[in-house]
Amino acid sequence: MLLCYPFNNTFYQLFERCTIKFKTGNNILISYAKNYFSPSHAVITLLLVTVIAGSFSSNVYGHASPVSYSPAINSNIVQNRSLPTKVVISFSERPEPKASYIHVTDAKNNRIDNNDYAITGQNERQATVTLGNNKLAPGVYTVSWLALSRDDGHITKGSYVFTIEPAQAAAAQTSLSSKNNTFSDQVTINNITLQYKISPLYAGISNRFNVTLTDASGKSPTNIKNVIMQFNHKQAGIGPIVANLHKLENGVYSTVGGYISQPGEWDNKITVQRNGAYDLNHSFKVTVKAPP
Ligand SMILES: [Cu+2]
Repeated sequence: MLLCYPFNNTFYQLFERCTIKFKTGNNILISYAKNYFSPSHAVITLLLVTVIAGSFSSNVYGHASPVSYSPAINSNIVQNRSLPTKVVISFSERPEPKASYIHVTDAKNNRIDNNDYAITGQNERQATVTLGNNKLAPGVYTVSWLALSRDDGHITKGSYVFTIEPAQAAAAQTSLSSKNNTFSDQVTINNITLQYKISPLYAGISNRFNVTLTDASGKSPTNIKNVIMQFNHKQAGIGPIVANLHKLENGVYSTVGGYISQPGEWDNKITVQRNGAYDLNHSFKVTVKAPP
């Protein structure tokens, strides 16, 4: 994408030549170039140009990315209402059925779909598997999908969960949380301390996920945009499951859900997106048991 031929060995000249190349390209780059056009800024500007050029060359809406899911992500379906008979995912591009899949598993990693992946709907962008409905007992179910796009040949994958709730869910949940099986840890990155907690840490139930952020002076940072957790279970072929945490108060983010949907080892990642600063990223592993 970036084709630059220096006149001589300085970055200044290198950058000048790049700007000329980009004049046929787009105006944002050229105005950037004029503002920062000095030898002292040339290295930084060159990096900026590379990043910007890279983001233009890849289409944000490219690949077969999901645009809708049924059942919906993180939905809670009460058991004595009508149970889902299929999982349907609509994509932004056409999945190649021979190389794409949707697997639906219960909390013990048993497949509960009928292994009948098919392209449905009118625009060939919708994929469906039917469910063995007699298998939908109360619990957390994981949908893992992979799509090879017929339109651009790229592979995308991901997972999400939905929950079938028994008619009286509240009692079971309360007794579990009273067992007080809490996982917590903390890490400091770039002077920001992330304290994170999962409670009660059991697989295949709704857990609470908390992240608390403090700066070096013990205050809550005010430039937080989003706090996201990602969950991967390599052995079970699950992931990434993505959870957006909600802001409870300054510096305190939380969500509840069945993201840790099966027992075993999970590779998790916290991403803190900030205004005017780089993301903070932290990866950690937890080994999770089935509820007692
Ligand atoms: Cu693509």
